[in-house]
Amino acid sequence: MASLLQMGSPLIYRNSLVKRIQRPRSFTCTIVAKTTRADESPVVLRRSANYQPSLWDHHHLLSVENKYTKDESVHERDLLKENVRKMLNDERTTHLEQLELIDDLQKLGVSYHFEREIDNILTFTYHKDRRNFVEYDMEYDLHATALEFRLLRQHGFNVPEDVFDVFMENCGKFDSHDINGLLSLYEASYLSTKSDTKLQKNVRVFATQQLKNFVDTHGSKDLASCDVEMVVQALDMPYHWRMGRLATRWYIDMYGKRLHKNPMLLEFSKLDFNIVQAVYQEELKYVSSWWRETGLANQLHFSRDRIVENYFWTTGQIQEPQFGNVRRIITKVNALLTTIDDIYDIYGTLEELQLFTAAFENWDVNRLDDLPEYMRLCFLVVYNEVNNIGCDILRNKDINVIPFLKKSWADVCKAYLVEAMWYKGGYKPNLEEYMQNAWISISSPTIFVHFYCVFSDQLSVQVLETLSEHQQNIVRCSSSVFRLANDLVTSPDEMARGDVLKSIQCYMNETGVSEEKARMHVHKMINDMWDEMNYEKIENHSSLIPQDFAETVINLARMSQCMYQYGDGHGCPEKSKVIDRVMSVLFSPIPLD
Ligand code: 0FV
Ligand code: MN
Ligand code: MN
Ligand code: MN
Ligand code: MN
Repeated sequence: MASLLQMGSPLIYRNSLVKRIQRPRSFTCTIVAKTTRADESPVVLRRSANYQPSLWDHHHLLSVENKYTKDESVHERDLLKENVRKMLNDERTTHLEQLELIDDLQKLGVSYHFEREIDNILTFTYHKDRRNFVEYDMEYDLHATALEFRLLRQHGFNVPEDVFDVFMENCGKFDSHDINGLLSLYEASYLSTKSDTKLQKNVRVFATQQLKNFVDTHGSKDLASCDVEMVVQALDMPYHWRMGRLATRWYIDMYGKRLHKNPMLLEFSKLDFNIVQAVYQEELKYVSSWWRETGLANQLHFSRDRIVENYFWTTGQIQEPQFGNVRRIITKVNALLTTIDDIYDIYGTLEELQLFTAAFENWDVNRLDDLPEYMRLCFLVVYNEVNNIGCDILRNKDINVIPFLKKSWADVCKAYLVEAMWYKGGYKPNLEEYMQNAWISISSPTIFVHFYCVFSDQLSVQVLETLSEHQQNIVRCSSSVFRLANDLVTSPDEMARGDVLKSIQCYMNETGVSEEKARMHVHKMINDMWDEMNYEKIENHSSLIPQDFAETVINLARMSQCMYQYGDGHGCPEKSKVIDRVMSVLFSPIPLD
């Protein structure tokens, strides 16, 4: 997508919702001499990471008006929705047409309206195929086979990887003009699990190479072609790894350019996107006001003031409009984690950090004054938010989750402290030792405990306990992807300012390889984590984790790859593509015809 900022046209930008960057960010570490109180000596040297102020203006945000909040839009959307439902139920469509429609609905971001219908079709497909696989003659059509494979696995059905054997055996005389088939094969290969032996190693490598060859031969002379655009987009990031709303925003444009399209479906998707965006805007106004009222950004000048980015993360984790309550609460959790992470990584002395960690472990508001002054407000805001969440859940779901919530804060603080101690003591962990702590210090396990409590209608104490004891493999894998994606982009600044060795540096230190090799190793680890996450979703039927929650866990891995794809979108959004991404998901409506 062209840069929205370069296009210069969104009204919101002209109204300077995005503030001008006020200070150049030319160095990464400042030592600031400061004492907390006049009577306190000696002088403590404080650091700063020179994080830029928020790019987003709170008052402009509050003044954003959106016509898609009106009842008429929703009414019009709902009429179109029933027409689309008829298409899904139309018995005259072929099996392949049905699968393609489901794929379009997912990519256009509207499949959440038809979950039951889609589930019925795929369940039927799965059982029919298992009875008689050749019935559809699909094994001779690469696109159809790969699409069916991907859709079934996306929905948790375990189709064997062997369905591609017939193609791979013949790949020497492969029809390299079948770009649609290759593209489907490439996307399907990302649904691989750790028990597959061919998908990642053979199929993905083959499909990727073929697609690269295609771009090399057609890319320059034929830039306008939809095929080239689709292949470039897929190579940039496979569909299975993409953040939902951004994939949708891109696909709506792409679908619009297609020769064979359904204008009604296109209209419906655009309208729905804009309606969902309007819902997001109201939630953002709420969390932005909450954040100002906490006073934390004002008080802790060294920490990242990132309420819009913190909210944006949640739209990647759970996109459906009806989950506003989850997004509001998780945004608060994100904002508090970001602030506390900066206290540990930048500002606090080791002694203070030990007191701070103890405060979270003791969870005793009566001992607030034991803390250094600058930590008290932050602790109290967390304490109050956790009690608020716990109170709502006790009222609505009749279970006291506060012990689990508070433990998750103590655990993340302990993991932050381990890193601070390693750094300050000059200790260099090996990669495995680092990762055991780092998948917790990235803070997503804390997010997931809160997420599960707020999101799930029926809370299981067993799930809460396994989450709380860090025994859920899918959480470990998603958090590891988040950690590794973060390290790939934030570690240069972190090393420059002084921090524990991150994954890349641990591996370099341990094996003596170059940074380039270490980065390749980290990319390989991300791939393997994905295979394990897919396994949990597709093959581990004894998992206690409900499928819909599992999907939101995987979504955080997707979102982290979105935030860190082109730089540190969370800490330094001004230097990444994240401003454009936030604009297109949260602020720029799609023009309707
Ligand atoms: C990442 O930044 C960050 F902000 C985290 C882990 C807290 C908030 C999480 C969400 C908004 C989802 P940074 O690179 O400073 O993290 P580390 O762990 O490397 O200090
Ligand atoms: Mn940090
Ligand atoms: Mn940290
Ligand atoms: Mn825990
Ligand atoms: Mn980092």
